[in-house]
Amino acid sequence: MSDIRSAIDSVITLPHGYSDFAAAREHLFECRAKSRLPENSRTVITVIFPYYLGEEAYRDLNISRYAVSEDYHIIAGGMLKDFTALLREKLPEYAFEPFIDSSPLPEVACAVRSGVGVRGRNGLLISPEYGTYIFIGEIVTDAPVPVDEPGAGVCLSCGACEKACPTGALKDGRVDASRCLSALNQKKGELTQEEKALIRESGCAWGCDACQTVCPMNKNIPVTPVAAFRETAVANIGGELKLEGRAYAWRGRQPIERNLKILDGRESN
Ligand code: B12
Repeated sequence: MSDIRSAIDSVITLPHGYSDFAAAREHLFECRAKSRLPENSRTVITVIFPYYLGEEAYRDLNISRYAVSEDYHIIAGGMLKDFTALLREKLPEYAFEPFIDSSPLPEVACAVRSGVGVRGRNGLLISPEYGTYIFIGEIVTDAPVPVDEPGAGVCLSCGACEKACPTGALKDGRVDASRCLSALNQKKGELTQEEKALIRESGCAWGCDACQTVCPMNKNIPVTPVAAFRETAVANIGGELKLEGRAYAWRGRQPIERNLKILDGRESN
């Protein structure tokens, strides 16, 4: 079993950890990707993809930090697929399936159980090395692999994220998804005056970083080792709006264009 683990470790070049699929089984989300889970899944390999670009890169930012680089479903999803292809080649007797975001697994909970971090009061995974600016992906396998101890690192429980949240969506380490600004600015259609004011005040046309920029665990973290995140960064999306390959594309043109208008005052009422 530890031979299998060493073989996997030699393929996955980013921080990762192992947890038991059985523990996650009764907490799976109903989604299309669920049908891809290997029969007799035994192990969840959680991989983290740090995306922090350094404060200088965010100077003229008008979208959330997670959306600055090319869409992580493409960059991190592509890396996960590459790891999976190598694993299938190296260990052909086992099944391996990659998932990211649109995954049947509650990813933060699985990541905590895989020992790669803890859940902060902002609801996000905090890696001891990379803070909260990380994406989470996983490869599920029927291979038996020794699992890791849950949790690594710490949330100081300082409450800075709760205080900084512009909509009061955070309480006791839980996110009220119906109030989170990141959910609000994805909404299609007309917004209320109050909703428009929240977007205007945030200065952010897509997503929200209020609960992360104040987090002490995000101080002095290293810039991402993933070159593709660094090389594709566009922090201010003024001018002609290009959607292709960007995290704000999946909801179509309307919400992001509306939000940009709200920010630059073209839609004031
Ligand atoms: C829907 C969603 C959102 C929604 C709702 C968020 C929410 N927390 O409810 C909205 C649009 C608001 C959102 C916002 C953001 N999101 Co989001 N989101 C998701 C998504 C797709 C599902 C999360 C979800 O619905 N969880 C349901 C809740 C209730 O899960 P839970 O709290 O863990 O509780 C469950 C488990 O604990 C489980 N459980 C209970 N007991 C046990 C025991 C075991 C053993 C296990 C395994 C499970 C388990 O049961 C509970 C109920 O289902 C995930 C990807 C994924 N597949 O997980 C990304 C994800 C959480 N989001 C991510 C990101 C980056 C963001 C933003 C930072 C983007 C931004 N900058 O705007 C914000 C952050 C907001 C915040 N503070 O959380 C990242 C988080 C990375 C990290 N560092 O943690 C994820 C993991 C995507 C990814 N692949 O990287 N998101």
